[in-house]
Amino acid sequence: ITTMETRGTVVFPENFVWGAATASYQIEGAAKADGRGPSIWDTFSATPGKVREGDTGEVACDHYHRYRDDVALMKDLGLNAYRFSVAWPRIQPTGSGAANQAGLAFYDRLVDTLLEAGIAPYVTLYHWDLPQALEDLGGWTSRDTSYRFADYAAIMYDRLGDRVSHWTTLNEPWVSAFLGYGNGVHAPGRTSAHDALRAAHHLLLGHGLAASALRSAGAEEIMLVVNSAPVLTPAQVNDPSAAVSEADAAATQRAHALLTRQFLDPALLGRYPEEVLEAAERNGGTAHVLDGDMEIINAPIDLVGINYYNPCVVEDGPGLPADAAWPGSEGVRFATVEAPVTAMGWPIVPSGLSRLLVRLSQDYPRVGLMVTENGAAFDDVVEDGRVHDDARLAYLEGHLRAAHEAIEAGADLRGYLVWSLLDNFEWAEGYGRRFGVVHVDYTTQARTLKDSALWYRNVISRNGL
Ligand code: GBH
Repeated sequence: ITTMETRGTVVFPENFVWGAATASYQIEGAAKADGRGPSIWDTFSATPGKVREGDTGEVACDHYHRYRDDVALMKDLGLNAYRFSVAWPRIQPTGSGAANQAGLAFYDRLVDTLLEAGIAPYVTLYHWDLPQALEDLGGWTSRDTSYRFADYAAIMYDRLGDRVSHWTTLNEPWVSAFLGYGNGVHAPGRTSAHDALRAAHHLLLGHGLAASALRSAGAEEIMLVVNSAPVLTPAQVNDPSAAVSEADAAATQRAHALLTRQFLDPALLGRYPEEVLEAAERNGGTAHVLDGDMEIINAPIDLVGINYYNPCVVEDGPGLPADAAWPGSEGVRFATVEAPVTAMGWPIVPSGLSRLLVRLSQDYPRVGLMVTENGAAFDDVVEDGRVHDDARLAYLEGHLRAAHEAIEAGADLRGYLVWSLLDNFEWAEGYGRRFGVVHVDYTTQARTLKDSALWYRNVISRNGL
């Protein structure tokens, strides 16, 4: 793919799924309601210096109490699908044992309200809010956590399986492992390459165990969601056919193995890439990988969800040590690029999405793909009841055109979910970064549809642009 369509009509395949995504800790608030236990994000955000402005998810968008209004907004936008996550500590306040009925009842009501509105629920079981009690026992560095996760998955299926067809085990295990245990920018804030690699393995093991539990209970569709990106050299960002030296190609290959193949090769092919095994050898070994684990992790799944925001840009960096979030990245330089950026400072490169989708559909031909997150933060303001977020609208339009190009090039892309429905708690960045197509006033909890939401409604109704 060398050219990007920039205008003209594009129509998506019949039955293409259009929706929006959120995550429990980022929107629910009600952190102590109805028996919810503390999660690692409650602990982390209460620790001075970890989250910008000391923000926490204590109140967030108060979605726990306002879910009916929020579903009405989704219906107004014409969404076919809503991807949300379940807060594990609402279901098992200490991460194991009997289910908390009040916690289950909330997701029960939410699912029923969605179904009444004609919106398909896409349930994610883990979007980073691990029960703190499990972290106290080692968190994802402990093998037991994988088994606790599978128990919890079975509880959720048991309660919602009669109405929910679309199940996701994990959201972005790379982030959980390498930002949570590697560079410590996310909860639980630990900083050890060995712990991060062990966490990555136990997340995968939990995924495999949960996928099998869901499958044997009768789940219709099972998905693993990864944060992925094409790995490009700086020159390739603006010129896909730019020449790449052998040393730069080696750097891109290594970063691709650490970011994407580290999770998708085990889950879909039943093995780790060489680069990951090398990373483990250099960081305390592979004793945590037991006989039989790879078969468990390789449990059949139906879809891979891709969260794409920007490309990963690297070049050869002779002699450089590994980045704390990237064990095994010795000799790789993470580069900056010439491109406009969002409020997160992330470069805007829509063509990266088509490259990524085409490559993944070639590398993993037996599984369908879905864009489960794509979106951008900008400094939005409400003026006379409107939010003129032209930059977000352009970002979304560019990425939808890129997604369509990928379909034309043969990628088996089933749907697109915008991140996010609502402005929300943006993890270490707190409330200062707004990703929603719906604006949230955190003083009044007023919701205002941004121009991008009005535009997206139109895209959905036309199944294209
Ligand atoms: C997603 O994470 C989350 O699923 C969602 O909850 C979140 O709100 C949303 O995106 C917006 O952030 O090159 O080492 O600096 C996105 C995670 C963030 C992962 C940027 C890769 C760069 C890693 N991505 N990150 S590094």
